[in-house]
Amino acid sequence: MPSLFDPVQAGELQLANRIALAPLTRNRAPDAIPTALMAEYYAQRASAGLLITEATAISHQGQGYSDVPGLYAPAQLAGWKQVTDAVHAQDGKIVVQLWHVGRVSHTDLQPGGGQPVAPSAITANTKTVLIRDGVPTFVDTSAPRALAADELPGIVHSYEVAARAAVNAAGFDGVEIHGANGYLLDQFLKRGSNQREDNYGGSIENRARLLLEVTRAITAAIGGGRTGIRLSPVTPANDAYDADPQPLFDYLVKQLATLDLAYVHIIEGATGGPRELDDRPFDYAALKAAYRAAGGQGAWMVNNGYDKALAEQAVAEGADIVAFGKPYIANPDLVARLRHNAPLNTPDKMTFYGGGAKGYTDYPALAA
Ligand code: 8OZ
Repeated sequence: MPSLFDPVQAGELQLANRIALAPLTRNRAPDAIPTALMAEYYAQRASAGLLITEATAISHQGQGYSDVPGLYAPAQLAGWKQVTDAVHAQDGKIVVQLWHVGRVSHTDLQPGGGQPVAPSAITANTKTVLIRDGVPTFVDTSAPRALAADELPGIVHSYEVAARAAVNAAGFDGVEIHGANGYLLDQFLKRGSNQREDNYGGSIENRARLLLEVTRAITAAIGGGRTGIRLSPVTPANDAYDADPQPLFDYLVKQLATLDLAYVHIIEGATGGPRELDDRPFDYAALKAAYRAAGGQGAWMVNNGYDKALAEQAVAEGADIVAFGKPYIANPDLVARLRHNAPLNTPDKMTFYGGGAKGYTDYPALAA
């Protein structure tokens, strides 16, 4: 029976253990350019089997928050290269999470102050974070416009270009497609945000089309073995909603099974909140079984509210990797602390989004 601390293979990624740093938005990249402080932060956490970066915009249109990083300009790629170099110097593995926010944005952040884009012109009942005078401020998202069908190939292309740049220029070991949490790809998947009447709306096959086109383009460009994907079947984050998620996600993972992905990463329940939602039941074991039955061989990564005991139970029940979010904010040496049953530092919510080193790189590791 493997333990959390045993190595595991995820596609082409050889991981030293089964603990991952979950993607965590930290809003510390002014002008969307990764900094030396970010390199220090990721390098501090390099003993994780896999580091997944914070969500990173594939294009200016994909931006939805102040001071989140991008992957579409030379200075951004150079900024990320110092991050990946610092992680590799510590023998870590790091993938970048590829992000298009869709409707979860604000005109202040869009090219030319334009409207955010979405499957349908339905405003999300959610907030974004703008940093105003150095202070993170929650504001309503702006009304989006519906994407025209002839704009979608350009978005698929942006993902592909970002994935190539991630591995060829920025030095990443791979990418994770952000298909979760009510952002663009999840907006297409779910009926609450997708009321299109073309090939990208209506049936499950149609709603899954954009996500699968993006995934195929990326795997063709950099290889499935360096590509992971994150999904959140029932999260209410960012106003995501579908009345019937089980057949939708069962279909999706069956299709993904044919693409030889490195891993499939599932957020169980409400992102950062309860693992079970009374009004949104979901069978995660059936989802995994559907993926395996369709020949999917990627690592199965689970996330949301895990502690050591729950993580060990998940691995015993067949999960390959467990991603930790909030515990990793406050515990750069989380792997060692879990291994030795050491106490955990408590994360400070006030410094999650925006700011500098405080609450970012100043959490202590255990004494050597
Ligand atoms: C928290 C704040 C801003 C963005 C996600 C990228 O939920 C995010 C995010 C989380 O996936």
